[in-house]
Amino acid sequence: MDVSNVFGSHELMRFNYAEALAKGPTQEAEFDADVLGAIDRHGFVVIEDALPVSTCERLLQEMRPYIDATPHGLHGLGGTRRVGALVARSSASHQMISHPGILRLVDSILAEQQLNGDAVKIGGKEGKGRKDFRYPWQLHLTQIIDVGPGGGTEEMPHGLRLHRANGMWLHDFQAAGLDLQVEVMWALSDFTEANGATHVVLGSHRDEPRGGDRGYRQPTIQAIMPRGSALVWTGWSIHGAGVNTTTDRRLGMNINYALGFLAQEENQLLACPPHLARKLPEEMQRLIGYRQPAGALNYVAECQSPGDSVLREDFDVLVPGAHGHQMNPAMDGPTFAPVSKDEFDAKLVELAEKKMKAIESDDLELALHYKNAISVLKRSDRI
Ligand SMILES: O=C(O)CCC(=O)C(=O)O
Repeated sequence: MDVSNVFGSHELMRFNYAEALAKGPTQEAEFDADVLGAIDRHGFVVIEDALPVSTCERLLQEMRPYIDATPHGLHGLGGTRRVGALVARSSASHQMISHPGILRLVDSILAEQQLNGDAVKIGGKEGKGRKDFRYPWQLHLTQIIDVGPGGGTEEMPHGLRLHRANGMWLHDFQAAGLDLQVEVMWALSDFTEANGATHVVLGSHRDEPRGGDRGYRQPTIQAIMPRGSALVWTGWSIHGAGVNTTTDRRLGMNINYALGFLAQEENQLLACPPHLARKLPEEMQRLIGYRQPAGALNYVAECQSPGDSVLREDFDVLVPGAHGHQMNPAMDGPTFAPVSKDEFDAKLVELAEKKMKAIESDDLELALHYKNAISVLKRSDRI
């Protein structure tokens, strides 16, 4: 056991993903059960060899210009550089964000609420073991955390003490019996005691009430791990960055996932706007939130899904009828659609003139807007 504290005797357990993968599907299933069991008991788990070191290197290469252009301490988190929008900026990050072993773990914790004491509760029923009783979840934050040398004390390492991530939403969720988010810290450089490996309070996810403060007075241990590893914990687990006493940087990447009906910490739809999201694989589009997680949630304009609106090349929210769906002459009176070909043609001419004027006055954004409007009108089959 690594530590004995007010929450019992605990251990930071470690499992090797590459070895499990090499041994085939049975071993993978065992791996899934092991990591889930470890996080359930101790609040944290380390997955070693989760990805090859070359993927970490590629990611850092892609992100280097953004990291180098960001001052330490922006946002008041002194001593660290925080750099986000990874989905849009780094294709290598997609391998971490959609890592199959981690997504399965997140699914068990968030969709199925499998950790002890939690349950999916929908429509007055508890979902333990019920088919299709699942909560939606999505990507919540992508952030490189570059811990620079110095810049903190043991009590206040980087302007951010030990904390629980679930405190970010206004509501007190302590009594909800619910896991709200799963955090993953990817080691992009080796995490060592000296360079500020994350401090963890093992067992703190089980405090009573869950947001209780006993955990902040308990001993911490540091999650030492080689690069290519991932430290995983739940939003109830107390943790915080360490102080870097070396002359090198400690490079980590936080990738968090949270329930799909809670606001995202890093707004993924703004960090990866539609014109960039259109080029992503569908799985990634859905993971970052271009979808309807449940019922009517997240619809756009005329009750369309993001896929049937902003992700379409020719969609422009300011164009009437941008949804591109056919009118029903029996029900949709002439007020709602051009009634004649002449009217339709006149509209096209008007838009073309406006586009030309915008080009002449060098307003290329406005010109693009009219270009899109014209293409939507041409495509629409409404007369
Ligand atoms: O960088 C770390 O080790 C943890 C940082 C962290 O938890 C945070 O800043 O939210």
